[in-house]
Amino acid sequence: MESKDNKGLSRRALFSATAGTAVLAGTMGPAALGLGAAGLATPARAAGADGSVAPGKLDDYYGFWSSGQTGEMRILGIPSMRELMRVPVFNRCSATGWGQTNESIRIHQRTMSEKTKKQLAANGKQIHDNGDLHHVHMSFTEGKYDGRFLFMNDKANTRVARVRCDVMKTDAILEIPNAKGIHGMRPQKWPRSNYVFCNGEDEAPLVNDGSTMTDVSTYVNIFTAVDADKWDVAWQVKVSGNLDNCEADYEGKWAFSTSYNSEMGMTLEEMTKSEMDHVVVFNLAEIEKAIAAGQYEEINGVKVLDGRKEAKSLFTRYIPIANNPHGCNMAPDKKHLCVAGKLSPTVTVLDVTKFDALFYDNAEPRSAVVAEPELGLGPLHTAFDGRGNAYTSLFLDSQVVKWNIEEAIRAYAGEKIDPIKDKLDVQYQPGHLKTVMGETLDAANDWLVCLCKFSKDRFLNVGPLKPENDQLIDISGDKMVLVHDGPNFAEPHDAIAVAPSILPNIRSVWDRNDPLWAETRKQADADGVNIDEWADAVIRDGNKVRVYMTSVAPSFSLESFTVKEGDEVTVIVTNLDEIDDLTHGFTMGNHGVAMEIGPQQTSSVTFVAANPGVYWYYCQWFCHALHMEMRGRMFVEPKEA
Ligand code: CUK
Ligand code: CUA
Ligand code: CA
Repeated sequence: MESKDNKGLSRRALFSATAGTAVLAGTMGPAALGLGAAGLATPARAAGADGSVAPGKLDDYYGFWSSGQTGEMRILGIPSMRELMRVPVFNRCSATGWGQTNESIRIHQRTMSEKTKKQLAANGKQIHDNGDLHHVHMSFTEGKYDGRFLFMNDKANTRVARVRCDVMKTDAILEIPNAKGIHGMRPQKWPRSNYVFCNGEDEAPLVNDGSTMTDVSTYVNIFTAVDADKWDVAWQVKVSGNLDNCEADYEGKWAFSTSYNSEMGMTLEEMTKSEMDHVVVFNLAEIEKAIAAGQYEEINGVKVLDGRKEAKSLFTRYIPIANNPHGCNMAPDKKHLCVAGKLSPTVTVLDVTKFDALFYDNAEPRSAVVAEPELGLGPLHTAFDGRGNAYTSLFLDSQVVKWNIEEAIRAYAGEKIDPIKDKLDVQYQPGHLKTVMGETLDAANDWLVCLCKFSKDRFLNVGPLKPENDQLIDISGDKMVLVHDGPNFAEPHDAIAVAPSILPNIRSVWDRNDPLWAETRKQADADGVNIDEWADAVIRDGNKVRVYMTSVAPSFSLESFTVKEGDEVTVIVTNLDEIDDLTHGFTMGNHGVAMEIGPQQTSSVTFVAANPGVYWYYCQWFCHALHMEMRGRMFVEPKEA
């Protein structure tokens, strides 16, 4: 193994390079802005009155966006609405190799069921490389964001994922057994996010073995509590009806889910037949007691309780709500749960302090309803400020309506008072909307982002597929003021806005011992290769070949290597650069192989070299004036005849 230190050279080259190259090489990174690995303090308010943020100025808030059917998470700046980063989660990412590197495939496969493996293998795949990421929420401690993790759901393939906030990379994916189509998803808010609650939206036979489709009495929906630290399923509860959105309270006592298909219908007509559907209230203490007492059924390795209506358990209560309800959002007053009616023009306000009576005093379920303001057509989701106001999206009216919760309660009690404070037209047909820190006890009063499903006529025509529209609304005054249109690719589903003071520990350079590549490191140790210094090695193990190289801009430690036709080749690259933003890549030409290697990161990728010949590999992240020259050759020798 050759040892060479060309860090000095690389730095000199870096700083003698043209300004353009220097920019690309990272001198405009966080370091140049005076922000080390310690991260950002809460900045003085950067925005102008119109939400604009001048060049070189930082945003006041992080926005974490789900991307729906794109399957990734995105980080935007608020209020500029500039897109800062994309974090691949359930998608396959060409730039970073997510979904292709061994490190990411291990994360995908760790909790994968045998059924899923079989399905994938039958289609020549190792992982699901699509997803439908609707909801992103941060972990909580005592009702406030704690900056540890972001959690998100995959409705398409019944999974949840966790992103580590220190590096903004996905570190865990969980396939949820028994349930189908994880839609609503919320971390517990109190005392901390020990659980992530997950709604199974789609009904299916619990033993789904092909014995029946028509016998709907065998169909069940499942509510799942994931242990957020151990990253496995803590318990599940069978429910009546399906599950749409979910929420957690501020006391650690309850979780809630809306159901639009209390009918257990299989067709649109059947699903919208009843005047009333319901909200399910889950009693966490009773569920935990029954689990601890062993009163569960074990299904596919998971502890499952029966919370269906006919089981008459203390696990659940069903509160009738009109009509195909959708969003459920807990107000930061710790007391009021707002359930949006969707097909009903109302939001139903439930007082969660009345829920004990539903379980233990046999109180009538609707006795917890304390307000039901009529707001407009198609209410979907509600956000909150810190002044007791709620903001509900009206899908059919294409409006946001601002209303006061206490005044709605007084009106419901009979007082002649209009709780509606303001209505604002948005463009068009909004789904989720979010205030800054509005799903926490720190709800702020400055901005509201409204995620519109359509952008009709707001942008240049780009063909039959149009962008959607994230609108920024100033809510600091009495009237809402629209200040910005932000086109967004599929799909701005949900978002949260978080103050930088919550995230003081975002790294700029990886820790060499990060657990994300611990298994790769173990293999390197077994192969006797020290991947912490300038090194290279080609290790043959039958027809498996492991190729180790390190990189310092603008070189790989291996300028060429040789394998044989048909070999399974694993390339392990360690980036020894320690400079902020100095990311390298590894792309193997004509092999469909590419990956990111951030500063101090190790990444690996495995492929079969099927065709003899010479193939160039190169660095695909612009890193240096000699970035184009950062390349080498793989020689694939023909198999001996
Ligand atoms: S659901 Cu999308 S508009 Cu999937 Cu959060 Cu309401
Ligand atoms: Cu290394 Cu480009
Ligand atoms: Ca219904």
